[in-house]
Amino acid sequence: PAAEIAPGAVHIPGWLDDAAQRRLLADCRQWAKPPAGLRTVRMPSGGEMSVRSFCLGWHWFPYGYARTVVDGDGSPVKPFPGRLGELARAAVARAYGRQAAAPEYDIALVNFYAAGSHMGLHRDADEKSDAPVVSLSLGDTCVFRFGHPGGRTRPWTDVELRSGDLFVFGGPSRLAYHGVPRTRPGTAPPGLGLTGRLNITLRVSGL
Ligand code: MD5
Ligand code: FE
Repeated sequence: PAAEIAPGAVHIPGWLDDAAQRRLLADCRQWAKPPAGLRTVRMPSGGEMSVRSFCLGWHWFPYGYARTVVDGDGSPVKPFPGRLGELARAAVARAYGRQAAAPEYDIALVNFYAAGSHMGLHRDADEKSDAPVVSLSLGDTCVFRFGHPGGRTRPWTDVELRSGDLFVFGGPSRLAYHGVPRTRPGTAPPGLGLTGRLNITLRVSGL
């Protein structure tokens, strides 16, 4: 059953069936290949993120978007597939109802969490659009921490995200602090063939 975790933040467990999960994973394995493939992001502070990432449509770097991998191999970013745009619109319709406005999605940001990877509390504020972010999870279960727009402080809500889950972050939740304190290694569906966790976010650049 769908759950509204906060205004505009809607969790729909098991939205992608087994076949849809397998197809999305197979596509991600192609997109993750070089050039402009899976890479480690280095922060301005010098630290490296523990997740590895790739992008489609626009390349995210700390902190902005470009058409080439400006802080990596310099390659042009791969195109954003129309199929992912359709998936994003379907996700927004599922979360908010069919009449919800669905602008043109043009970014996929994909994070791979090997065992031990995590993501600290942060806000996604580099898009010039207030369109909802669509999040799809594959593989290992994680603990997703959902906070508020005011800072990295309590209160927050911890939610388990499992393979196939959809989460849509719109309205007042679009700029909430959030993160992934841990994954649960070994919890991926046995039939999927993924060791670790993949999170696919679909976004509107507004650029
Ligand atoms: C993840 N990824 O599970 C999460 C899922 C990221 C990231 O956080 O930036 O790649 S997306 C969660 C998200 C996106 C936009 C807004 C909010 C949550 N929110 O307001 O809580 O790897
Ligand atoms: Fe985020």
